[in-house]
Amino acid sequence: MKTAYLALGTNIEPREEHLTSALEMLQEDNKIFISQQSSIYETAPVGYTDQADFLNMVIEVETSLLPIDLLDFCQNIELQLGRKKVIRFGPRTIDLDILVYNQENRKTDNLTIPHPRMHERAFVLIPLHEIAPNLLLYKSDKTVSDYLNELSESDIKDVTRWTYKDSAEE
Ligand code: PH2
Ligand code: MG
Ligand code: MG
Repeated sequence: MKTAYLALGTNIEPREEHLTSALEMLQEDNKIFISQQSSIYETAPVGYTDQADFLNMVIEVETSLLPIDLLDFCQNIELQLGRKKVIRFGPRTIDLDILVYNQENRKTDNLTIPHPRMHERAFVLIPLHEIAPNLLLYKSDKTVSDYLNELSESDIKDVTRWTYKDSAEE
């Protein structure tokens, strides 16, 4: 079994349902075991900003799938949950990204691990820090904690713990 970290993101309603469905679909496979799960965060869109806020979270999985098969599995879930790729970085029912796989570094056309932009994204680092603060990234001597400390106040201010209560008040 290998340890991998996956990021989940959604900004099309019902957002929480999309997260729950994706987690269920991952859990149903006997080659994937969810070993840790972060809280859910509501986050302002990064990159393409003219879109709704996201819910983001990160999970740790133990898996016997190879990276490319794990990617395949994740993309299959994205399709089943109705994801349509219209705008790069744009709205999505669910986005499932492999952040880290067994501390391996690899770059192919379809998959680069560790995820090349994760170290600058508060919506990834904050939930990842909850479950793996000491994880080393990019074969460097820097941990998730170190990268999180490098982010500015403005990067982290738009990432807040999400609760049911907030959504009920809307
Ligand atoms: N995903 C993106 C682009 N921008 N912004 C937030 N807040 N959360 C995301 O998951 C996200 C994003 C591309 O995958
Ligand atoms: Mg993706
Ligand atoms: Mg993504």
